[in-house]
Amino acid sequence: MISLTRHILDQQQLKADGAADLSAIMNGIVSAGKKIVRDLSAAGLTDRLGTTDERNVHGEQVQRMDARANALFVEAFQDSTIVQIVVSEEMDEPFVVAHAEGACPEPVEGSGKFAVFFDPLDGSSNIDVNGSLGSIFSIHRLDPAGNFLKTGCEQVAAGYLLYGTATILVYTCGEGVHQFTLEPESGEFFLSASNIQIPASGKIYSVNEGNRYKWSKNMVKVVDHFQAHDEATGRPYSSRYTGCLVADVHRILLKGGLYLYPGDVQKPEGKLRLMYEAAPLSFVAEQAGGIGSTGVERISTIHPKTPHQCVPLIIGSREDVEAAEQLLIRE
Ligand code: AFP
Repeated sequence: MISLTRHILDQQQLKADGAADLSAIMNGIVSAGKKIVRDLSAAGLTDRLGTTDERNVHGEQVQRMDARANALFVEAFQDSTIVQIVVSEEMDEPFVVAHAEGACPEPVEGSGKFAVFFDPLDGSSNIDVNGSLGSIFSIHRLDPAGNFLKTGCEQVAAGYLLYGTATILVYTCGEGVHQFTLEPESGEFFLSASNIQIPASGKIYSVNEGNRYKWSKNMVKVVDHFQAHDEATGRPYSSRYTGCLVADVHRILLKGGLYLYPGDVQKPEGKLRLMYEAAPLSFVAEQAGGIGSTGVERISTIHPKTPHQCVPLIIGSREDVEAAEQLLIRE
C-alpha cells in the first residue's frame, strides 16, 4: 500500500523542485477534502443543504456547501508559509496568505512561493440530490515577479478529488497520472491506479444537450457525428452527463471518449473556468495521453488574463477530440 505522501516524495521530477513543498500543499488539499466528505455525508442532517443569499463572481447562486468547502480550503492554507495566493471560484479576489514569506497584496513580491487555484465544490447542483461532486486544484510556482497567472504548461501539479461511491484523488505533477483511494478506517489515501492512460478513442460523449439550440452549426455537427451510426468507428457513442465536471471527466479518463462544454452564440467563451477547471483537467488529460482543447487551441498554452476567465472545453481521448476539432473548423 503506497500512501499519497510516499508517492509524492518519490516523484523524480520534483526532487529538485520541492517534493517536500508539494507534499505539504497536497496535505492541505487532502485535509480539506476529508472534511468536505464528512460534511457532505451529514449535510442532510445538519443545516448545510440549500443555497446562501450570495452569488459568486460568475453570477451563480452559492450553495451552503460551496461556501463551506471554500472555507475549508482557505483554512487549510491560511497559515501556510509556502502558499502565498489562494484563488477560488467562490472568492471574487485572490486570498493573500499573510504569513507567507514576502507576502503583500499587489503586486506580489518574492519567489519560491506557490499559488493554488480551486474549484472547491464542483457540480454543486448535485449537492441536494446526493449526486457525485468533486474539488479541482491547480498548483503554480510564483515567478520572481510574483506573477501567479501562468499557462497550464507551467503547473507544478494538478488534479481533483471525486466524492462518489468512494472518495478518490487523481493527480499529476508531470510524471503520469495517478489515482488514490481514501481508506475510510485509517483516513489515508492509498495508490489505487498508477500511470493511467486514456484510450486513444472511446464510446462515450458527455455534453449538456439542453444547450443545443445555442450552439454554432459546427458544434451541432460535432454532436451529430458522435450520435451517427457507423459500425466501423464504433458509433453511435453513448451519452453520459452527470452535471459534475470531475465525475464526467473521470469517466472519460478511464473509459475514453470526450467531454464537451463549448462556447455558444451568446457566450463564445463558454462556462468553464480556465485556471481551476479547464487547465488542471487538461494537464491530467495530456499526462494520460489525451487532449484538452478549446476546439481551436490547446488549453495548456493559453495565457490567462484574469483569474476567473472562462474557456470552451473539449477534453478526452486523442482521436475523439481531434475529430471534434476537425469538424469545428470546417466551413
Ligand atoms: P460548479 O458547481 O463548480 O459551479 O461547476 C459546475 C460546472 O461548472 C461543472 O461541474 C459542470 O460540468 C457544469 O458546470 C454543468 O453545467 P450545466 O448545468 O450548464 O451543464
